[in-house]
Amino acid sequence: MTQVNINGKLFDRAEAKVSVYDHGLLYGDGVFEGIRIYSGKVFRLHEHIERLYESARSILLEIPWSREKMIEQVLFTVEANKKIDGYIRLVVTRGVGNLGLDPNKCSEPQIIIIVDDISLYPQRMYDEGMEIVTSSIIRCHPNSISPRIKSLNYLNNILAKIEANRAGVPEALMLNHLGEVAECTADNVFVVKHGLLRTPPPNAGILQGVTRDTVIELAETAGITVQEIALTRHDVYTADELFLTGTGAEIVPVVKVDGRPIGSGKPGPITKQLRERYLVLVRQ
Ligand code: PXG
Repeated sequence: MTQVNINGKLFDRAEAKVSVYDHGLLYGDGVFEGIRIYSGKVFRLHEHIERLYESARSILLEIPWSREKMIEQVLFTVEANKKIDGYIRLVVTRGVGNLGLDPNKCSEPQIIIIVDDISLYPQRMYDEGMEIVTSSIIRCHPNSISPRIKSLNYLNNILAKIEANRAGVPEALMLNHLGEVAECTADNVFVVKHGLLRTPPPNAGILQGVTRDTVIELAETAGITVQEIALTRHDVYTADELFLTGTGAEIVPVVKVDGRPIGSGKPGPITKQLRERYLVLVRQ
């Protein structure tokens, strides 16, 4: 039975409940993280915790636990669930308030740690590559809710995901307010061109993915030059290779965008090499 940690106490999945007055539910007022467990070890836990606390700080949400206590509680919950390979969803909400926006009316932030299985893309997509489309939904303006905040308000991404679903593809490419390539609904984007690896910079309307940062490190170790640079759809359409990165997706090749084959139309050599290196790293 799945054990869910709420504010430091474990509950059976069926008993793990929050108030309908929680502003996480009423307003999407909160932050979250999605983290993988590989072979019993939590992957890049410190990086995820750091991003969680930065997201919280940006929305003036003071997490009542220290980072050390948060890490302790995450590990405790993984242990309680005896998970060897799985997924951790860490959620911090503004807490229980009244039926008004004012966060000052909220009692205490609620901290939820769920450890469960992760739903993955089918193996076929890793072998053959996936198809995506460009969404008409742009990423939030950085001076609106910054895309760098992993907030509970994911409607922007969900609307783009609906467009992907309607187009019969698993993901949608989202542009920023300048029309530049930002990211997909839950994954960052990389292109390979003439042997160079390019990805949009953190201020291009993206979430700075932990997987993204890991892939940049792996590429640099492999002697591949990485450029964080603004990309347009033209750069995507004319790329030699294209792939997405994310906690769930890991590294997934993309072979068609808006009906255009990318490169050879098959997963490319640099994508494959980085994926192999990534799989070795996570299993270490
Ligand atoms: N962009 C966005 C908007 C994301 O939500 C990423 C990029 C990739 O970041 P990481 O740190 O994972 O490399 C994300 C991550 C889910 C789920 O259940 C979503 C994410 C991660 C894990 C699970 O939908 N999004």
